[in-house]
Amino acid sequence: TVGKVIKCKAAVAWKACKPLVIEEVEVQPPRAGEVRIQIRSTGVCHTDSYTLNGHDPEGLFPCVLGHEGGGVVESIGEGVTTVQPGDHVIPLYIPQCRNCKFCLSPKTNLCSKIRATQGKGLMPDGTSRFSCNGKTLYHFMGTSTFSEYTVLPEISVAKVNPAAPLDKICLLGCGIPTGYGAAINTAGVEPGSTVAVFGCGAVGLAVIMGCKEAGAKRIIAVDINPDKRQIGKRKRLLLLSFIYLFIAQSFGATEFLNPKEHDKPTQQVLVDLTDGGCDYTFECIGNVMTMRAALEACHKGWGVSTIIGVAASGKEISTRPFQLVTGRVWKGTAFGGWKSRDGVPQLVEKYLSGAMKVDKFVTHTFDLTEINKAFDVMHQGKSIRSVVNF
Ligand code: NAD
Ligand code: AHE
Ligand code: ZN
Repeated sequence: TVGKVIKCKAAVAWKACKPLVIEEVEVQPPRAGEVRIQIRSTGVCHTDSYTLNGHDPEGLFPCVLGHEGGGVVESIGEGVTTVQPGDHVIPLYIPQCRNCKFCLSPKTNLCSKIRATQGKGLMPDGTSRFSCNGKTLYHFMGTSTFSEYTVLPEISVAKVNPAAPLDKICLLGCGIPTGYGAAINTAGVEPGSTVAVFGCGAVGLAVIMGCKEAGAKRIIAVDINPDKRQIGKRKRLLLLSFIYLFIAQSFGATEFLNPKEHDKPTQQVLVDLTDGGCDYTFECIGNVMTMRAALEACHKGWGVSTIIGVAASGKEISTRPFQLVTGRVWKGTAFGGWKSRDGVPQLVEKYLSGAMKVDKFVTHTFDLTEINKAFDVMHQGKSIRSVVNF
């Protein structure tokens, strides 16, 4: 197949707000500096749903979504030196070119070498490698892992230890490094800290895992079950929050707070619970109201709130500037601050050594043909992560 177009199956997002459709697509060979990858497994992240639902100002259709994959290099384009056919790789939505000013700075992981074309759904040369029935399909986040084969720039793949199962470590392409790194790299949680984590999906649970490892004393998990609004019965509500406490606790949470069980605003409940506020808070939902609550739940003088959630197009955050004047700090993170090609292989080793949980995040597995079910269980609040296997 080297140098030839590959026909394979992919889940195509033809339009916003419509289910994905399994189609036969054509995937062109990699051009100079590119690699073609056979995707073996992919997670489904809330960001895929955000873009599919039309909330992403950069969302383009038709496209191939997916950015949490694991695969094997099928072929390489001219000039590629860092990977070979057969290598196990994790696609990276934040590349690491190692020579742009961002890569040269120790302060950020936001390599910007190909960000402009990536945001337009195209490869760095301004074209797409995907088509279906003669129609060009856009790439997504530079990764497009909802396809049996995909093409990425060489700088957007991390070569990883082939001993690690791709149907688990695909999650190291987004959710787990994001949350874990937010705690360890971005916030820099210290031993003895009191933290609150808003949202207990894969990202929030990975934050909890990072905070526990950093030695936080109190980790308060904050969540509502999305099903809950329709259920509306107190008995059922308590049962659901018990289940969520159980999940969050198993990742390291010490307490659980369901905002729907309190009349007071969540920030006030947290300030009261913690003698003045948390040392660190994390927003892992993507809702600008909970972003405000997370900032205002921080302790005066030193509390740091980190935004991880991605808010819909047009949404803006607000708070009284006095909150910042009096020493609270608002931060944000993308991919948990990891310089991607360096960080992901290290996280894979950490997983293999038994020092980092990954398997536990996988609550559902599906075949590619069932991929829409992965979105359904996410929206029903039933899953932590679904992994789709090819
Ligand atoms: P998820 O859907 O699995 O989890 C979200 C959780 O938030 C659910 O448990 C849900 O019950 C809870 N929730 C919803 N509304 C709530 C509310 N008002 N109060 C409390 N809890 C509420 O999502 P995920 O895959 O874990 O992603 C979380 C967010 O992080 C999304 O916005 C996603 O787009 C974003 N994200 C950002 C990055 C990054 O690099 N910054 C990376 C990955 C994901
Ligand atoms: N296209 C969106 C931005 C989405 C966004 O913030 N993405 C995160 C990763 S989410 C992974 O699940 C990110 O890495 N952002 C940095 C970047 O350069 O995109 C919008 O709102 O425009
Ligand atoms: Zn993601």
